[in-house]
Amino acid sequence: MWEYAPAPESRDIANLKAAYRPFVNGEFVDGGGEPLKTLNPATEEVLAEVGTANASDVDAAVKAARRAYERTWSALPGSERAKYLFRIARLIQERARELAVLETLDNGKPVKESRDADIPTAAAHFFYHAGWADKLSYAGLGPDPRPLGVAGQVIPWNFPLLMLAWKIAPALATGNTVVLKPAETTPLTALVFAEICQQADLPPGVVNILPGAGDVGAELVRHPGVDKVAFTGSTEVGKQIQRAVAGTPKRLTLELGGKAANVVFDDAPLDQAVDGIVNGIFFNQGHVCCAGSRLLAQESVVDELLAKLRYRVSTLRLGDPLDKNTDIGAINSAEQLGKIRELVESGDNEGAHRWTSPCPVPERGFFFAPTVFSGVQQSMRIAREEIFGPVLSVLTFRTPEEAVAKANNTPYGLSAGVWTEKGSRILWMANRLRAGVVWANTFNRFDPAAPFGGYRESGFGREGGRTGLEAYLDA
Ligand code: TXE
Repeated sequence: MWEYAPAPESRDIANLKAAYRPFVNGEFVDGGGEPLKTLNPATEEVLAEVGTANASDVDAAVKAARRAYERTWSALPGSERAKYLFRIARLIQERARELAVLETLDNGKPVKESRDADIPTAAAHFFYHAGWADKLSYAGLGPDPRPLGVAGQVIPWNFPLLMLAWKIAPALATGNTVVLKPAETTPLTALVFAEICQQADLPPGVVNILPGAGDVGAELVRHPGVDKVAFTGSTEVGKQIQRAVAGTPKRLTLELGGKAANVVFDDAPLDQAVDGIVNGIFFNQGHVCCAGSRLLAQESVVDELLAKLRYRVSTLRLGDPLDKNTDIGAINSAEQLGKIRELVESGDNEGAHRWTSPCPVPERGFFFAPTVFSGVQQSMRIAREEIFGPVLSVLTFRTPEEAVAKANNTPYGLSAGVWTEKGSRILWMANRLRAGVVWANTFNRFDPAAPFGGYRESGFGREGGRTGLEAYLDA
């Protein structure tokens, strides 16, 4: 059995020189791709060298997944599959501390987020889907719903283990097998997950993990042995994948970018709204597809709201992601930091008013101070484009109709928030906002039982809940 290096309990990154390699047919293999180095974005130091897959590894992984699908996994009763999913969920819980630290080192997110959100929610997805595995005939998806076969899954870097759980848990519960490619900047927890599959005695080939860059993802998506493609990432790559599977019988779900509006009416409890706005845009450094990146404030309260918001944001602590008191960690990569800087510059040039938190910013590492733009017009790039960073654009409205028009004035349609004391207004807004998820008097709340997904440039298909099972079943 492949041995995993000791858990990274300390900050000594020398402990992390583990042999991270592709996981194919239940074994860690060398992989024919060029090794990649993954960095700690908070220090810019190399965390680990990771072996990557090439086209022939993709082929071997897809074939292993097919064999496992035909010989074991699809033939197992749901109650047996459930046992494996429960076991995986328990192992994630048992290794939660190690996973949280590793996620934080590889991604840059504050450890209190990986500890309290990413890792427990990943475990929750396996528990939740374990519960479905033996009840599929009662899911209202037809009397005898069948798995699709081999799922090829490509995930991004913003919630590495959680996105893996969103993809793998429903696929396994419904009887499919998986080949998954993690993002090139955050492959480490996916490889610990591979080891968890070994610990859980999951039959070889049921889960295969292939680290590598976009070319490995592209190879996986176009492999003829893949029956279903599930992708979370940029809208641009989502469109490329859509073209790659066009004309094939492959099923496809895409979860892409967003530019969510967080709409605050003047009757909202403002202090509560401020906490929701802060959580909406600064959680995970704003690297969230459903981030509340546009605040739409009713004109009569915008000044009061902005004053409260600036005060609250100035209390956020930015810095070492491993410090349990840190609120804002590191931006995941130099590339993403460059994109954020470029868009912020465009906001300056287009005449928005920039306010930056006075918090100290470490000299080393990829950090960006929380930023709030006010006086934003709908035509500005910071109102239209996904920044995917800790940058909030504030716009105003007078009437509910204007709020809806502005909120919907985006090619995206993933999420939205509404803050008001009037229940009837919440329903009125929810019926008009073109977004897959509408939160009322809260934001960024996730639950495995709640379907998540978007419209238009935010993609299609739903993950989570009963609806999420449909994407993996021929019903
Ligand atoms: O995404 P990519 P990037 C948005 C966000 C961010 C921007 C760019 O705005 O700034 O996208 O991020 C793999 N075929 N989101 O460049 O390239 C890639 O290796 C198959 C929103 O990181 O889409 C990685 O595993 N796969 C988003 C995954 O796709 C390909 C989360 C995502 O990378 C591929 C991330 C190809 N041709 C970024 N090219 C969200 N919805 O949450 C790349 N990949």
